[in-house]
Amino acid sequence: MTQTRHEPTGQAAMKMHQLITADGTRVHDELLDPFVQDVDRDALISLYRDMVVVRRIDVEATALQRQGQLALWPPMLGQEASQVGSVHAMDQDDFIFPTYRENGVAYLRGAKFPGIMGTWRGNMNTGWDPYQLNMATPQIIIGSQTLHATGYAMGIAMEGRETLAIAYLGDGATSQGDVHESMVFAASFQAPVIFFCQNNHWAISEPVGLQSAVPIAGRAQGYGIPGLQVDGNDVLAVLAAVRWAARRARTGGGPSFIEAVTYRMGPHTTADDPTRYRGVTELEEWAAKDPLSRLRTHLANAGMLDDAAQAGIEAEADAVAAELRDACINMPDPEPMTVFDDIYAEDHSVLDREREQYRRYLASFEGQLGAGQQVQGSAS
Ligand SMILES: Cc1ncc(C[n+]2csc(CCOP(=O)(O)OP(=O)(O)O)c2C)c(N)n1
Repeated sequence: MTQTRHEPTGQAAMKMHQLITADGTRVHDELLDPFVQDVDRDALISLYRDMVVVRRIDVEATALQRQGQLALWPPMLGQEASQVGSVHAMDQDDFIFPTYRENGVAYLRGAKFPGIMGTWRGNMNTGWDPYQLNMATPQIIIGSQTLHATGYAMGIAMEGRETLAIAYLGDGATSQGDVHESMVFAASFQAPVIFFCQNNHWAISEPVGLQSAVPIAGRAQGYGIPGLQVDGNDVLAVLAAVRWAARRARTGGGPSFIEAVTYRMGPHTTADDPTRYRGVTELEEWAAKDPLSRLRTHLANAGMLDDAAQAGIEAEADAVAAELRDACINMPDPEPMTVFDDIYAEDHSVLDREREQYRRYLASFEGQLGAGQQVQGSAS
């Protein structure tokens, strides 16, 4: 069957909110401006520094995977503004439900490197205590974290608290049933949840235009949820948009949906080869909209960032990368049986059975090693 590849036809009809253009110019937006009036030089520098640091984390982790130190890594390259802007808009007691790609968000929320890297090295099931960070652990099942976030937000509403839940999701996830069910429940119960969709244009090899004939943010409106499209490579606009949604959630306004229009510069994961499905021109077009360089230009033009300050930020990022590498390389190998730890709150019969099967499986290798040694011994 031939598949139809749409360009999202309604794209032009939807306003994409922006505060800093790709060439570093500050522009005005009636809806977003009021949400960033407090953002002074220090706050802008802090956003910039965090983007430089999370990019450095990403580059280091990608290199570690290529060197055989990590089993897998999902690059966030290109999505730094979406990750940094959104997490800066959250309070520490707001609960974050991420996908697998929010490693920058996890770092900024306070997750430590042995935890962040342990999962990708294959050494740990859980890299942090969700209740210590108010952040769930990475979710690989596409879209299911939106159900968790909505359920959690319904609980917040029942308890009358002024916090909120935020679910990160990709453009591909909006094709999943779980996401649609979440939006129905969120709208029906006016749950204080933010659906923060990073439209990075690809769901592995599937382009967004194949999945949605209208802008992704337009989908939310069908459920009665306001949908906002924001430039996902503009950290200031992302900060403002998420603050807009957070204020709605905290003041009883219910759910919001934000489509942060960004681009995945790297592969989907280190197991993927994007040259097989996407062209170089597209990559070049998005490189010109890079989130880091636009804020750097903006800051430099306004006299807020000189070479010494830039060098200081880069040195800080290098130190973080060294810490990451150290934590990863010096991580002790886990005892194999600990693979069953931290899965369920309490043991149960299925887990007991699996544990026993695995114990026997490991023991079978010990037997084989013995036989091998005998063979070697008899040959000599
Ligand atoms: C329920 C489910 N179906 C399929 C997959 C396989 N899968 C892993 S990532 C992915 C694409 C997700 O794309 P998107 O939601 O746009 O997020 P992105 O990775 O681009 O950030 C798919 C289909 C999965 N993990 N879970």
